[in-house]
Amino acid sequence: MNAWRIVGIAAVGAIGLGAAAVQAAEVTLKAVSSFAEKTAGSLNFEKFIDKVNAEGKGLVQINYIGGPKAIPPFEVGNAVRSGVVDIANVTGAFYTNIMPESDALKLAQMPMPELRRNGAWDYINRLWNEKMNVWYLARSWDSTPFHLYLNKKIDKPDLTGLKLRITPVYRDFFQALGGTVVQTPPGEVYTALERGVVDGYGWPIQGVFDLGWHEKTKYRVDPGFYNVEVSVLVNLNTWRRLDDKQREFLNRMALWLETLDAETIQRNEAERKRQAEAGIQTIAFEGQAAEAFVRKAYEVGWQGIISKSPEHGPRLRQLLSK
Ligand code: 173
Repeated sequence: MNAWRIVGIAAVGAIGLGAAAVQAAEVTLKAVSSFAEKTAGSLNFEKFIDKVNAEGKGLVQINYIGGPKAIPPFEVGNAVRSGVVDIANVTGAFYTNIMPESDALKLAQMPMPELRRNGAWDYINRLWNEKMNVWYLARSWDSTPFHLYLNKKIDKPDLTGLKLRITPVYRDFFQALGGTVVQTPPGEVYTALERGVVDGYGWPIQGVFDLGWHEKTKYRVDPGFYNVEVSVLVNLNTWRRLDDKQREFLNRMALWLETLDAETIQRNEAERKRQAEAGIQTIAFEGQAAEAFVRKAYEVGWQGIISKSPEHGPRLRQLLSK
C-alpha cells in the first residue's frame, strides 16, 4: 500500500470520528399524561410516544411514566413548567392557576392546522414560553365538543337547583345557566355521581365509558359546545438543550400527531352511537334555543378569559374565532 493511500484512510477515519463526536447522544425525555392511561385524553399522545420511540432511536426517546397515578392532573402543569417532567399531555383547564389564558384554547373555532397557518400557534407558543416555561409542541385532542351530562331532566337551558361537576372549562357557562358547581378531577367523577353529590357533569362527547360513568348517567344535553383541547408541552429548558435534528424530529412527530385528529372525529361519531345504545338519552335543544345555548357558552367563556387577562384575552379571541 502506498503512503498516500494510508493517509487517505486515516483522514476518512478522523472525519468519521469527528462527526460522531459532534452529534448529540440520544436523549430520553420523561413524559406524563394528565389523563388516565389508555383513556380518551391519552390515546393520541400514547400513539405519538410509540412513534417517537420507534423512529427516534439514537436521537430522542420518551420514557412515559403514565397518567394521574404518577402526577395528579391539576399538578401536571407545574411539573412540566419546573422540569420535574420534560413532556406533558395536559389541558389548559388543569393549570389556570399558573396562567389564566390556558383555558382559552377550548374556545378555538378552527382546528390546529388552521391555527398554525393564521399565526395563532405562534402567539400561543410565545405566550406559553413566557408564562409556562414550555414549548407548545402540539394539540393532541381537538375537533371534539364538550357536553353537559345530567341525571335530572331539564326542558330548557336552566340549571337552577342543580349541582354540576366542573373544571374551569365549564365553570362560567354552567354558572351563567344558574347551576351550582363543584370542581373535581376526572378520577373523582364516578364517586361523586354514585353518592349523588352531583346531578351531572361536563365532559367531551368521548370518554364517558372509560371510567364507567355510563352506569351513572341518564341524559346528555345537545348541542355540545367549545372544542376539547389537550396539548403536548415540552419544558423550555429541555427544548433548548436539544439540538436542531432532535427539535426537527419532534416537530415532525408533532405534525403527525395532529393528523390523528381525523381518527378523533371518527371516534366521536362512534361514541355518540355507543351512548345511545347504552341508554343515555339526549335532551336536545333545537333551532334558536340551540344557537342561543352555544352563543352563551362562547360569550361567557370569553368574558371569563378577558376579565382575567385583559392583556392577551382580546388578541386570543381574534386569533381563535371564526
Ligand atoms: O376534566 C374535564 O372535564 C376537563 O376539563 C377536560 C378537558 C379536556 C379533555 C377532557 C376533559
